[in-house]
Amino acid sequence: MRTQVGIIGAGPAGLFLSHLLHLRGIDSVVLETRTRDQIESTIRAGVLEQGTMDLLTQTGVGERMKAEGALHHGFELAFEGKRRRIDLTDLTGQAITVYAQHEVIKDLVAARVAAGAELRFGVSDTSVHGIDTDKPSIRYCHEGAEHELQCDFVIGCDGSQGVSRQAIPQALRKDFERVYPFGWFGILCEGPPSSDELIYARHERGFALISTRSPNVQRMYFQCDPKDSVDNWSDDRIWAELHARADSDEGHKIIDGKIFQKNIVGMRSFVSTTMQYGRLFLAGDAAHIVPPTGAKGLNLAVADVNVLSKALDAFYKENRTDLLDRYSETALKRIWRAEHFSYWMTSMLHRIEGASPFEQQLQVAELEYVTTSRTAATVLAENYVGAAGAQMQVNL
Ligand code: RFL
Ligand code: PHB
Repeated sequence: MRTQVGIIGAGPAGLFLSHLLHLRGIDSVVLETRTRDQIESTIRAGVLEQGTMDLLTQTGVGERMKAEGALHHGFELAFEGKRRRIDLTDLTGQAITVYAQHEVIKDLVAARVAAGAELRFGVSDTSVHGIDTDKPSIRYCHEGAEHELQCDFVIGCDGSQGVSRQAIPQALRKDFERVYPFGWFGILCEGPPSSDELIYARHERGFALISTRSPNVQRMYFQCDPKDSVDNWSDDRIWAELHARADSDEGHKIIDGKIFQKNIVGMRSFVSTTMQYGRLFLAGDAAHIVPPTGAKGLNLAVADVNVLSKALDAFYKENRTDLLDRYSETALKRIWRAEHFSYWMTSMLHRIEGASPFEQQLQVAELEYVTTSRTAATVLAENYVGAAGAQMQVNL
């Protein structure tokens, strides 16, 4: 089989890239290890930046997001028993939408299938070849047979555990990493929202986040030991912990409900440079990871492939390679902005084991500052909605 662009991975990066390329008249094939059912039901992110919302809408895959997602104009920071609002729209003129990642995936798969795209689910033994030539290929197994996909470019959108990053020679790669000594315990529960907007809470017992999925399903997280097991946490214990961390002294109480999903995720910051080697390009989690506190991962994946699709378009339509050559440099500006923001939010809101009382007071001082100074609040807001990252890339 032959195509112009071979894409490994059907996460947000791979599917959205395939969709963008299709709109530009460029053919692609997407290879994915998991089944369609699996990718359409894995619970992950929830927050879409203004730029992501706009891109999905402009490219014709934003209809259900608009109808079923929740448009939020602000969020709350909870600390020292109080809640203080960050008015995103007043501070930046922009907003965010809370819409589950697997719903974005469903919309993208539906659009690709409707356009007759070649999406191969359930592949195994993916490997990348010839990326230092102009005839690269991807080998894989599908339904018991070995296949080779020949293409002009290979795009690694295969997430943090994929194979494509390893295809870049170690000597050319520089990896940057920070592993946090805590994780997030996530739940989905039945019931009404506890609040009109998301609540990010700093408490002596640890961080908590109150998010939502729909009028009847809520998403909540609390900081935990990444090595803990969900089996150690009864529903009663979970609710006691969430109440202790997220209820306020001003009369706000979160609303309990029947818990139907529990999981624990570790937290990591990671950037791999370079994001290109020969005819191989990396996008999304394959090249970088952020802790979820800043809600940036999915948005960065979308931003990467937006840059890449323009560069590939310039190659096919104008025979230009300069945008492809600059892809890594261009994408990394936004990525490092998001890395810093996610690290900053994480450090300000989480309980750091061994932190001195002085260091704990610094966290509170910072929260007081971002909730009282318009200048400081604007820094937070423009990063959260993604405007700061967009400014990093104005020279596209
Ligand atoms: P994905 O989504 O991991 O997709 C990669 C796909 O590649 C497939 N694959 C392979 N296919 C073929 N051959 C191989 N060898 C392959 N190896 C892997 C995988 O099966 C998979 O389908 O990466 P992508 O597309 O780069 O997208 C990244 C996002 O998924 C990720 O950054 C976000 O989920 C992060 N994230 C959040 N991001 C946000 O923007 N806003 C949020 O609110 C937010 N909350 C979160 C999050 C991530 C979380 N977890 C679970 C880490 C909350 C949590 C709890
Ligand atoms: C979510 O709703 O899953 C969510 C929201 C905000 C975050 C991370 C995750 O920062």
